[in-house]
Amino acid sequence: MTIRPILIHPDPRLKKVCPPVEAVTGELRALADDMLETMYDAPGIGLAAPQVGQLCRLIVMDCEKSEEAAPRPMVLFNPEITWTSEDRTTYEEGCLSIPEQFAEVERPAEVRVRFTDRDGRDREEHFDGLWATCVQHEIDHLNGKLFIDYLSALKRQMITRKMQKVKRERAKA
Ligand code: K1U
Ligand code: ZN
Repeated sequence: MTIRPILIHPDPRLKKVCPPVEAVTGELRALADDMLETMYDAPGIGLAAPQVGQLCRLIVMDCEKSEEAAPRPMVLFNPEITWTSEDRTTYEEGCLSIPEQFAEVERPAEVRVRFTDRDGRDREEHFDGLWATCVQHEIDHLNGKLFIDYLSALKRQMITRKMQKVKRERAKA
């Protein structure tokens, strides 16, 4: 397994709508495994394929909070939200493609998601709490949407300028 570099906003690949995966091949399973390793290393609770420069509908997540609990890695190909609760919740979100920036985003508190798992089986799962927030954040990535797109144009512009500076400094180092 390989830790892959994570793209930093602004990057045109983070703005693309990703095409669906046609079949779960060995190559895509290897990409999912690399993404999980990259996510745990970051560390993060989710990661979407475009964040590692791969334009396909694949996300990984592990929102298990308790240190004592066993890890709960999830691999979701072609995730689709089939139901959202009327209840909404606000969470201070971060993003591995927008390091060290956080902002409150309001989303449905619970969702149902249909997807194909790592073994190629079609499944549907109900998510709540942090899992629900995270799966919506990751599906947004597959549609070229970042959490800063929920903020005012002014806040988005301020964060984008900070990230341009971070990228310039990283390029020099
Ligand atoms: O998609 C990403 O960029 C990953 C992102 C997912 C996410 C975070 C918060 C709300 C919704 C989605 C992250 O994982 S940012 C890092 C983070 O939240 C975290 C890191 C270590 C421990 C706990 C959380
Ligand atoms: Zn993100």
